[in-house]
Amino acid sequence: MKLYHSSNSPYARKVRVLIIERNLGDKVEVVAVDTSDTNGPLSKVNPLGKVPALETEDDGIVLDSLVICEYLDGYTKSASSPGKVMDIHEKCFIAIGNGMLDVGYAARMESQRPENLKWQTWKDKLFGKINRTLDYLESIAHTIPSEATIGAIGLACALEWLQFRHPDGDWLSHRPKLSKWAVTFGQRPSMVDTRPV
Ligand SMILES: N[C@@H](CCC(=O)N[C@@H](CS)C(=O)NCC(=O)O)C(=O)O
Repeated sequence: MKLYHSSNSPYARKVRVLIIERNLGDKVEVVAVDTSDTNGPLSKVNPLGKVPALETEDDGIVLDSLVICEYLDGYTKSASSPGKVMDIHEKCFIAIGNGMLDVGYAARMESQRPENLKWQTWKDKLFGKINRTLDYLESIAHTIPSEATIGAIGLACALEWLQFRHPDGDWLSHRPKLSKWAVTFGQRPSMVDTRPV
């Protein structure tokens, strides 16, 4: 299989962390691509031009980080041991991690507009969503999985990406429980190996 990614993409990082956590390194070749190259290899596998995208062993295509994570997680389970059904709690962590990335990514696009097209009110609104989500996560920090579930991986990648791309936001210093969880999870070799520089 081939995973198309770009090194600073938090969506792609989730998949790269999962590949390490599930020992799939010898099954998935990780290929760096330029998402702005509309004629490059990515355009052949993902018409949306987004990373991550996965080419499967039978030349199929699996798109979107959430779908790819589920696909690869299933790949590690044999037919005789199908694994447990994902519970609603885990699904909510997946949704909240991805939701924060979507909002944070929109805020990043907003900051990259030419000066005269920037809309600060909109960016503040997006940051408000992130801050309220972080408050919520702080209040339920004791329920965040410590093991590398898809939801926990997504959340950890989202929290690190926020600090990486929006360093002006004071995201974790006044949220000690969430901060402790993120620091501990961030020490996993899979997180260290995939950390953007
Ligand atoms: N919902 C998608 C979002 C992927 C996404 O937005 N990736 C960004 C990189 S962080 C991208 O490829 N942007 C390039 C573009 O949209 O042209 C997922 O979860 O995989």
